Amino acid sequence: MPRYSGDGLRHHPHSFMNDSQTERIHAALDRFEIETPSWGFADTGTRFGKFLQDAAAIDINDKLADAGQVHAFTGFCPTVALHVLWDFRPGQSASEVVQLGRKNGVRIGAINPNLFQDQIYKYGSLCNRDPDVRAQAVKHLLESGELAKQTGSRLISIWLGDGSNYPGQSNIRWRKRALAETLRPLHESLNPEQLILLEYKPFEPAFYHTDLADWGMAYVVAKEVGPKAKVLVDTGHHYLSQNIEQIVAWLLDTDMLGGFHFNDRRYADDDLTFGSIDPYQAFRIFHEIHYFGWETSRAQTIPYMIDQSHIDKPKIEAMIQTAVVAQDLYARAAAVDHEKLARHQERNEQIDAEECIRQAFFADIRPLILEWRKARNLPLDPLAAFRESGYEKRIASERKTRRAELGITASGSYA
Ligand code: PSV
Ligand code: MN
Repeated sequence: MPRYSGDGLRHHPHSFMNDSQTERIHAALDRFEIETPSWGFADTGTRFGKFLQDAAAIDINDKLADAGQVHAFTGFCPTVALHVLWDFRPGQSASEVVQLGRKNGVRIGAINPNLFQDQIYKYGSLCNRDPDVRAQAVKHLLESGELAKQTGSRLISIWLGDGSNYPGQSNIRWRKRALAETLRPLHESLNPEQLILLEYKPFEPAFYHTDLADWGMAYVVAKEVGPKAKVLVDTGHHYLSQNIEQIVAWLLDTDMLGGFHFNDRRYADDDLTFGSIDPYQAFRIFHEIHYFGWETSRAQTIPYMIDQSHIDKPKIEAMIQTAVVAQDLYARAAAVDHEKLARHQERNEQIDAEECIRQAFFADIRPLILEWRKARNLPLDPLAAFRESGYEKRIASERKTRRAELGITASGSYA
């Protein structure tokens, strides 16, 4: 029977959990952080159009303020990823942005160069056959690396829109070679703590071939570029039935896992809320990470980032919901009894091995999460507390007026 204590917390007997599992969940909760993306607070849409939300962030001020809210109510989202062209006004100083973050209780996280939006990139950026375009793209990467240094960011997170739309259009091998060559200058300019994260994606915006289409291609190019280049796994960037946790396991084992972009999908790169469609998939990814940590005793410093587009969902609430789900799944995966699992695996005891995983997935770890929040003076229900704060209502009215003054109307573009 669950017991209720005077402080309103529910103490559960954690029926199947032993002390070491409970300890591991505590440690996982203490360790877990997840980065929010600035663009997840702004109006986005699909290629068919964009619906404006009164409360959506208009500029970097708003984005950092909203990210600050997510961190204040959850306690584990201290950094914000920025997209260079979407966030920095031309000539805006990095220190001003750092200050803005500080004012709102957040730090600057990954810096995302933008190599996909300018007209010059119609036929690619780093893989463009025109040397002037490649030079422009390299220059943008170097400027982004500099921005990362100035904002104290360790990560330059690169996603390429490069690819082609029709068979025969491009020399795929030539383009592959161009990648290593154009990424090296950035690599050489990094300081020892910084990393390049290479994000792969099999399609979109190009629909015949993408230059970094899968983890293997990103791995090969990262190796060619140098030791400060790693692979970034965006959970939405795989074919539907692909075993993502196996990719994660291989990247861990080869020391090439650079970080994650988390989101969920039903069909393609849908950018839906992480864990909303297939929480077991997310859990299995976290399980591989914990299992690796147990086996190797290597410290876990994997950058976890959210990359979602809350087209018609209230954005700050969606971000809180996502973070809370990610924390829950991460902690839950820490409940797997690794010793037991390893023993069952060695003996090919399938049912028992699988039960180790399933029991953790279905365990009720909420009491432990509530304890963790209580110990940190965080609201026991971050979403409810955020709603009660009235923040969204306030910003909705202020931003609606400002949007009108600025003449911002819905456009046909994605972001
Ligand atoms: C591309 O689909 C992507 O996943 C990249 O990470 C971009 O930076 C991001 O989406 C933009 O929303
Ligand atoms: Mn992404």
